[in-house]
Amino acid sequence: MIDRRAFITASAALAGLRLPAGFVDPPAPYPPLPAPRQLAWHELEFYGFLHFTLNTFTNREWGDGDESPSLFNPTDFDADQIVGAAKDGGMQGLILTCKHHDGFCLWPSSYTEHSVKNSPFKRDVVKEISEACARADVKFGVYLSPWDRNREDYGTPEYLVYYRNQLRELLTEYGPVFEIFFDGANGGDGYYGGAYERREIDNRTYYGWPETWQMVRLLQPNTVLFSDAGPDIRWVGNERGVAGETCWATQNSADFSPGHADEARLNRGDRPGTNWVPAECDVSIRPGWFYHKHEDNQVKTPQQLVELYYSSVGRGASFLLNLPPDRRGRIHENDVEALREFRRVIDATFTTNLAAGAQVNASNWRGGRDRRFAPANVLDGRRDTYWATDNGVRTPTLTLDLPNRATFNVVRLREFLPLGQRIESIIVDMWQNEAWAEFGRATSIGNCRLIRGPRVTTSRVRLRITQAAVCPAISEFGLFSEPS
Ligand code: FUL
Ligand code: CA
Repeated sequence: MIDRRAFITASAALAGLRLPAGFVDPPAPYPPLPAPRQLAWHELEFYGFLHFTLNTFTNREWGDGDESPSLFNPTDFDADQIVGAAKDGGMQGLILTCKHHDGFCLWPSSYTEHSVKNSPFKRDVVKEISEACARADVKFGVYLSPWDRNREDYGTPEYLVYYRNQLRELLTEYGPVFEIFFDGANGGDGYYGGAYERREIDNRTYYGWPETWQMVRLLQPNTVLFSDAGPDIRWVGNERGVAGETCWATQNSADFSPGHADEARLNRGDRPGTNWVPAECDVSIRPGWFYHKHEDNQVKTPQQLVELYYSSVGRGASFLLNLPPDRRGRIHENDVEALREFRRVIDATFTTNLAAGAQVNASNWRGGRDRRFAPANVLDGRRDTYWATDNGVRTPTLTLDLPNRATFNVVRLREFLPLGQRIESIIVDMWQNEAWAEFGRATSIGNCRLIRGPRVTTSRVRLRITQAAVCPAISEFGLFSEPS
């Protein structure tokens, strides 16, 4: 076998070129690796859900499928107000329940009469929301419930033709779709075109998911697909917005199928895993997913939302927060306010990296002095630059000598994801009373790890990687302070 580095050096010498001193290959990737569509999704971190349908008008969470479309009649629908509330809260995308379990469609599908076209409202809600998203530069996503309590043919192969036809409408008529949320719920009984019976399906085989996923790939290759089994992102195993304290971005996908979930394993992920399938934490800003007037005073507080941010984004997952439009067709004032204040706290925390300007020293720096792997890359605010060590060095140390003493209570770490999830545990220390003292520790890092501790003041901070499968590649090590 040819030594690649020697070969490159030799051919460069023959060509009369001089390579920069310390030229060295990047670390070998540690599979499984994220696809480009997943990398783009990782950067979103926080986005919203909109649960809106006939349930909003019947005051229910699950409709039976026999509700009359005439009940759907928002009095003051305003897509820009809805999207604006999400955007003000810092959301990067919005996923709309285009069809929930009751089968009612928020767009005038040509495959059913059970839609907005037979409501007094008449307008195409999917179109209005997707266009408002485009205006606000918020990504648009789709929830299309596989379980359909309205359809007579639910449970037969014909229904799958219907389901895919609907998905095709949504993927071809409403612009780019960043995510499709394939829900796993099936409660059995329903209207089913008048049958009023219980219908059991085998959720491992009935829906023919590989074929549906393939169709989406052809129509919109950048859409990420969510379910209990991925293939792109997985359910986190609860609806409380809490990822595992250890939460791997990898999963052994063959063990799962949509609607067939091992909640503890989904919460934590599998390591080593066969597939890159990071977790998404879906949770509602209110007790229910749909708007109920009696929950107007049960909106989560800004502080509760901040906690959810730390237990989702802070553990390498994403935060999918539901905002239910009310009967006017707007986001209620209480929700808007809580979300705005949440955003203020997050911005106040993360706008200033208190490690900026620090001198960064590492116990090992790949290739000696190859700047592409320099320790200072952890401080440049970019995800595409990183510090990496030599192949044999898995437990290096990195020290920040701060220009001034800084007071912080949050540490943020990110791995360089194109090379896979490499690190298994770390400890962060601070310099106090002429010695190192532990600030906090963590296991999985992945896209983002937030370590929150007591507020401390120090002039030096140290990161010790205590376990890694291969040499680490870290794109960020930052220090932040929550407003008091
Ligand atoms: C669940 C559904 O049954 C709820 O109504 C809601 O849509 C939630 C996000 O997923 O499975
Ligand atoms: Ca960087």
